[in-house]
Amino acid sequence: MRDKTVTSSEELHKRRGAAVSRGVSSMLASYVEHASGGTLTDVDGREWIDFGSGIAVTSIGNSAPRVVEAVKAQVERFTHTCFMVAPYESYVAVCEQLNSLTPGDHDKRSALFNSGAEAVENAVKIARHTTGRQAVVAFDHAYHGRTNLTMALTAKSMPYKHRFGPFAGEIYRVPMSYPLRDGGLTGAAAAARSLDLIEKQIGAENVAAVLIEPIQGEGGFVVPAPGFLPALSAWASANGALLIADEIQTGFCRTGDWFASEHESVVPDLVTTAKGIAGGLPLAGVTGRTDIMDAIHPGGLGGTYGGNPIACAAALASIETMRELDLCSAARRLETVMRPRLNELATRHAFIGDVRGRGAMIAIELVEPETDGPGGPTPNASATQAVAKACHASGLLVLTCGTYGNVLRFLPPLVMPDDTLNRGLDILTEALASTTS
Ligand code: PLZ
Repeated sequence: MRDKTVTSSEELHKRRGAAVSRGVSSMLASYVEHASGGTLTDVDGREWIDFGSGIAVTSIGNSAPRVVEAVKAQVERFTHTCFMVAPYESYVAVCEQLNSLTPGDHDKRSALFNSGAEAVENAVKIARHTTGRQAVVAFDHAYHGRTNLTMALTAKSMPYKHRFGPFAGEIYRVPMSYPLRDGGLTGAAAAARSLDLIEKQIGAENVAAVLIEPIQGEGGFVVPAPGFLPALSAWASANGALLIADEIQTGFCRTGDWFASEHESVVPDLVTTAKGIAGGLPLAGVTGRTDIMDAIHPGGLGGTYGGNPIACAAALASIETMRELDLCSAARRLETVMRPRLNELATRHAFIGDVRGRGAMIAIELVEPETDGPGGPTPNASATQAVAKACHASGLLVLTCGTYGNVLRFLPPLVMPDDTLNRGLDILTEALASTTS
């Protein structure tokens, strides 16, 4: 199984330094040899419990058996024809699945792409084309990708945008509902604040789309106060703008439902998906109302690899796995293990300022104790880094996120067994105990 030319992580790290751009960084300096439904093993034989799932991708586990089978079978039939040249069934089948699984039972159509950023770009293209308007509203703390348009939509400068401008135009940013940091505004009040800015500074009739992650991912697992998303949705439909839900990180059972918009019964006009959709193969989609999606002229959407047959085969196998193993319930069950333990840790450590998230998308926000002010408690990025490092040294892979770099996020594969999950939480408990704020 192991490649005989592989020596050690140390060796590989040296080779990497001489071959790979410094602009691409990695959290671990260890090189993966294999991975499964909850652990990663490096070339030196060290093992990590995986609380990252490759950033919310391998929800059904790494090398999940059905995906391996489906990919093997597809590779042997054909690897690529380009759907725009010679179409094939699996692309159609993935679109059928997306149309039936995304929120709302209205008539829908989908188009497939390679990455999350590409899906977001296309959703914006579609929204502008259909509405004949240009302005796109994005939120504080948002993350939508690293391409030129999606950098403009992403909030955080370092590392995503720093010296990479100029950025695409007609992007406007308004405040997010962030209960820990907005004085606990209700969802309705936070929405009124944002909508007032939109109406005064952009003008309702100029807005093509309001683009939002129903729970923010890279921005810090920010869960808006109840009522925020429904108010935005109502405003968009009353004003001829489209609501685009970026469900790239939240989708496919991660939050305990197929899509996070469902928790507040929000039915977006367009939904972007990627990550968890295909068990680790690159695939993304835009799904939306038929009248919107079919307003685009033939040939207006596409790309060489979008909806590649191997990725589509993997997606169909992943979706089947999610259905058969009922991974939406699994995500909710993981929450029932994680949340009480995290809440208990928060009572013990004053620097845990918040425990939040939904399903198997949970985070803790680390703060300076007793610093609560109008903008919320002072973020504690150094303790966050220290805890993450201590976890990594003890065999738990955790990711950080947040505008202030002070959020530890937990995204275990939805198939992670309870004992592995609890062992991971034990390591986190020790790491927190060994960290002084
Ligand atoms: N929208 C909500 O979470 C990707 C990016 C990590 P791509 N998030 C992980 C990094 O540092 O690059 C993401 C997301 C949401 C869009 C994207 C973009 O998806 O597949 O990375 O392009």
